[in-house]
Amino acid sequence: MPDLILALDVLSRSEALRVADAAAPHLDAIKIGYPLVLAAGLDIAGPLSGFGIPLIADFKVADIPNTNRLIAEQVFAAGFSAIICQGFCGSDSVAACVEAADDAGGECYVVTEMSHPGALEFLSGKNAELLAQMAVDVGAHGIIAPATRPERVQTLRAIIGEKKILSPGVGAQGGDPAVIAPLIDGMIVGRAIYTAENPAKAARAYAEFRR
Ligand code: O7M
Repeated sequence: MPDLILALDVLSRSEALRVADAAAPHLDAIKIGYPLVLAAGLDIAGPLSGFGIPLIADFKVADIPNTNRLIAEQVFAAGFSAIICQGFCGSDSVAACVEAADDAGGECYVVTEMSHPGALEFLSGKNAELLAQMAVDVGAHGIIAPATRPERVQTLRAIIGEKKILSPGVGAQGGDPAVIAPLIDGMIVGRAIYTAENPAKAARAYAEFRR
């Protein structure tokens, strides 16, 4: 059963710290990305680190290997424990993130199939399966796969074996935590916690699905 990862897509430092403070006792990691970093700056990682929970950088890095490596080095220098990259740029681009993660003692996760309806246009089916196999081949620590499609998570699990699956799409996107929890290693939840009237109570409810 999975860790609980808060997707902290709020738009100010004060709101980020308010939600993180409330939810922290129930969390295993906090994922932040463009919404919060563009609003509050990368140094929001400093105060968020103060909660003693690993930070995951979700920039869905998707560039040439050299640029990916430069981005990943900044992420780990800022105090993150893990980085998320896209796989569709190819194995060399992903390998650059994996190497930077390994150098920093961190982790790299590769997006395979995404959770939203439009993902079915390009990022699904055979392509997602090829991305999952490539993530294994380059030594990534795990993949991102959709809580909105548990049957696809099972297919991708068969490819990646023991590597980790972090899965967004529970709550606001309609994924059922009871169905997806046994299939994954990390459940990523955003709006269902950070827009809740009581984020602590909401986080506690999702934490019920943890190991
Ligand atoms: O629970 P939500 O829908 O409010 O938030 C989900 C979070 O997961 C949000 O930060 C999205 O950007 C992210 N996400 C998806 O929703 N779908 C995906 O396929 C992939 C991600 C993600 O985290 O990729 C790394």
